Amino acid sequence: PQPVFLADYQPPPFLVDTVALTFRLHPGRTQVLSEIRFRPNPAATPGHDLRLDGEGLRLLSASIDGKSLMAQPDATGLTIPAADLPEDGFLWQAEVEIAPEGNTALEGLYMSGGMYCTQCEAEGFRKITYYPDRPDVMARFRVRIESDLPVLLSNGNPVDSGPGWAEWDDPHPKPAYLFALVGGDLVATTDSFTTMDGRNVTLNIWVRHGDEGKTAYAMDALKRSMAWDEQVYGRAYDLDIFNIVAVDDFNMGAMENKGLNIFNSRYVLATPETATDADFASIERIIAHEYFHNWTGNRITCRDWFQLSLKEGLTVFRDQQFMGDMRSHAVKRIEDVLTLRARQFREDAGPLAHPVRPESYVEINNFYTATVYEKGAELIRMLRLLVGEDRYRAALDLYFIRHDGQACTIEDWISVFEEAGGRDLSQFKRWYGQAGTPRIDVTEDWQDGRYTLTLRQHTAPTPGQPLKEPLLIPVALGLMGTDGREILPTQVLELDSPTLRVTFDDLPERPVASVLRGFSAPVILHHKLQSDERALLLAHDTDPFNRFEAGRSLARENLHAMVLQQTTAPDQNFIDALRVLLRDDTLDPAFRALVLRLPEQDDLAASLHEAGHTPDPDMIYDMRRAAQTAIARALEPDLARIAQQMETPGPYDPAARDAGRRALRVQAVTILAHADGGTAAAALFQSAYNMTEQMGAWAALLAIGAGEQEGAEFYRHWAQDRLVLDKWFMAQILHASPDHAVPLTDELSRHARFDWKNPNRFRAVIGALGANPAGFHRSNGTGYQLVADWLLRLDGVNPQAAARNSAVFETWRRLDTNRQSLIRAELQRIAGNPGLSRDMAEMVARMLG
Ligand code: B3K
Ligand code: ZN
Repeated sequence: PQPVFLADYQPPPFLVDTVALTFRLHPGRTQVLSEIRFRPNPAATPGHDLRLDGEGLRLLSASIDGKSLMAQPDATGLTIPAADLPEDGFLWQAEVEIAPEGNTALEGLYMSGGMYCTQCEAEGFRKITYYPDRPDVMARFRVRIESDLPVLLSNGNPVDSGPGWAEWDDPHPKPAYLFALVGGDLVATTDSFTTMDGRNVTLNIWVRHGDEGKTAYAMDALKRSMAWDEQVYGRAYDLDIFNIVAVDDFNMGAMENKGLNIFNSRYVLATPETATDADFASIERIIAHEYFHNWTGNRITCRDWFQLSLKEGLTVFRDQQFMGDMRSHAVKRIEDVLTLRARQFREDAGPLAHPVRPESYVEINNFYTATVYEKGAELIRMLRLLVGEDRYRAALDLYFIRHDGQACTIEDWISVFEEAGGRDLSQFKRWYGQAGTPRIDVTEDWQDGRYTLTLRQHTAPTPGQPLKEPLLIPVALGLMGTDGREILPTQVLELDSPTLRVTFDDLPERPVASVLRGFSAPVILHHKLQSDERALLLAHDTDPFNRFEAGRSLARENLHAMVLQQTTAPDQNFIDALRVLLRDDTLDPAFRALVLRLPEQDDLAASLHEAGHTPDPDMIYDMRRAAQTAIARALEPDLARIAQQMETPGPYDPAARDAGRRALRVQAVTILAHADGGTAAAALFQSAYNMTEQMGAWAALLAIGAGEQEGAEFYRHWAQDRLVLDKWFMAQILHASPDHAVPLTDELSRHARFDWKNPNRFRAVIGALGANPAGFHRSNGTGYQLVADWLLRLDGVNPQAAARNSAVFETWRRLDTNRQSLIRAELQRIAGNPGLSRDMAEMVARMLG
């Protein structure tokens, strides 16, 4: 298939004013009747043929202005010659038939557990009916659904309903990707919200019977999101009803369809007994994210899919702000940076690297990536830092006023910042077009009371981009005295050329620089410090992120040294620093839990590679364990005390305070297991009254090769809860020892409950192996083989999910030659498969490079 290029964008030749759809729902033969009012686009050249997208549709009839015509569909749509089109607009009518029950790709109209639902972003609407399926065609939709099912939903406001039918009208023009329909035997949790402009909105969360006791937290998160968007961005909801529906089979987290959000049930359903604190936090974040899309995505959408970060980067940034306000800004920032490094830096460092605004794609679903989402959010964070908070808000106000109801570009976005921010941002804009993570090297000089800092930026080549230009990088800097007092409060340097030198005169002593405070830019910082300087920052930096970062750098340096010199213990001063931190009860437990957590195996592999070494997955696994054992032995009494002290009396409260205490408790028990043989973890498993501690304790046992009995107990108790069962599958594989992970995955993939067509379950089993580096990277290649086999199998039924899971191979080029050739062989085997999906073909081609 041919790639699509950003540079080839042309405005749509025809616009759509109104769409009326009638659905006669039937598992194997759903009829879709469409009436679409077209008119020529004044902004396009006249005289075009009418091209409508359509895939997998059976066309029953079609007409223009009532005159039936003989359209000849091809594999991707149909064309009506210009000569057959009235000049000033016309009514297109068509009747098509589709089969939702056979739709395993979960795109378009499909069935999940007996209910009908849709997923149209990015290009799924063309699997429902013929349409110009592109985001810059925005129209008013009216929908009639005919079915015996009790609950029939679509976008907008309900108009009328009767036995066997319901009608919906959406007054807000929208692109087809925001269309949604649901039909099923569902039950709602209902609440209401009054907007700041006095609109009374009905809120419903629809779930399957039996799940209605698990929606309270999602509803609470929704109401807080609605209030927050009014307070912080001045944005109110704009319909009389807001529906959320939970479905079990869903390719992503959730979807922001106008007025009818559809969610993967794992991001809606929660009780203290079945969901962890992390699950509660994900629900809060994703409910907020989809709700915030109502303004950033729906009211203002994207001109074309290259602009995807316009809505996704911005909406992620908004959900990050929201979560910071709801919980702790310091902790949230650390968690966001950990995710960014684990997912986006990883992407940027390998063959799948692409800019926040890509320039071409074969399958757009392959570009819903950490780069578009998380790096996109970082760019907005930098913009806010560069123009300041007040001007940021002014820029957003201007954006909402100027572009409401439009399909926009990154240029439109940058313009409001240039106008409201009062500065030229053409250099900053390079961030959107240039892939790769910039590296900043910091060197220092101290002479006669003059302190000089030199910053150098460099971005390594990425696929298709051999040469990189200097970026505008905001670097937040502070200086600390050796007594732990701050000498210079945070100021933002603008690194806009390859090198920047700053000097500070008349300092009483050589300071310790705290660079990149708050992680002010998505870069890799190289700043050599002595370990006592790191310890000073860990103990005293006024910036909580850099406090964390100092601890993390110490940990990373220690683990690197252990791996490279094959010593089996970290330095005493690292352990001492951890002890000080552990004993500091003034520190937020959530923060202490984060510092206590050693860098993940994948983080170590990436940083070793970045430092010029070939990471050895087995050695990394062994040394990380050795470090944990050393820490456990040295800090045993402190860890045991923490495990006691951080008990939360209950009843369970998902809010940040108790969640932080549980995080520290579980972290303490996890490390302790390396010294006490799992005694504390086993006790916690038995006494836990919530899933966070039960799961955390079981994982701690699994990680030391124990937990078999607990696993059996867990299964007996939870086998009927599909979301908890995912955890049961996942935890075992994730924490399996290197030589056990592959055979265990193989065994569990034969388990009666391994429903591999369900994306959550596939991820919990096959995805979990990929997330266990030492297990996945067995040097005999059995892990690669097993995953490749499953990817091929899944590709036949759900290309989007298969392609997404294939990114497990993206780090292959940093490995040793043996592993590289094993992976190359698997990628080639996949690539050579006849009938491979476009999604998968593009992914493997990019990875093979
Ligand atoms: N916009 C959707 C993602 C759609 C994915 C299409 N493959 C969810 C979100 O980002 O909020
Ligand atoms: Zn989104």
